[in-house]
Amino acid sequence: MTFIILKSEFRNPNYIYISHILKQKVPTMEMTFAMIKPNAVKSGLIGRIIDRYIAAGLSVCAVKMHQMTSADARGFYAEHVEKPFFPELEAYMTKGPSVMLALGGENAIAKVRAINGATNPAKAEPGTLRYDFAPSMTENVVHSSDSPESAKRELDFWFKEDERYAYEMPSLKACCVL
Ligand code: 3AN
Repeated sequence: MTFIILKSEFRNPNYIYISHILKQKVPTMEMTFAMIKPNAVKSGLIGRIIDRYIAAGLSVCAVKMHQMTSADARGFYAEHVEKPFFPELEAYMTKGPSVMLALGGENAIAKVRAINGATNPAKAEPGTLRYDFAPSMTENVVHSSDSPESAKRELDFWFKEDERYAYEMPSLKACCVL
């Protein structure tokens, strides 16, 4: 789900006009999907991971703990079902509960991807969740949506619309619209 919010300093109509041309100047309020995977749950990392998202100014809009079934894994990872690594991915994702999250905030999609780090932990930057905690490419502790389209699909996959709660973080002056 993607939406654009104008902060008070951007309410000048000229700025709005320019902002439509220079889209990156408009702060984009987004909601994205993130998941704390089974090995991170079992390692007691739920709190530390959520803390990092909140510390980055993101708000937790929905939380659900759920152990994926094979059908869930095949639906959620539909684009990977035919890939050689899928059986290993499916076994991992179904072996214990994950924590599903909806996270909201300015540029939430890119922000959560940056906090998570590269898919392959060996390539993840120091300070990212995968650099700090992920033992392997398959067991890479977290997931998050990589585009507005995947955020919509993945949020819809795990949460009904009325299960997502958008609210303003104290540090954000923009109003939230979901
Ligand atoms: P990300 O979660 O970083 O967006 P995706 O969507 O490309 O990564 O892949 C989904 C998951 O599939 C990854 N998080 C990882 O667990 C697994 N995966 C992706 N590529 C590989 C690979 N080449 N070998 C093993 N597992 C992989």
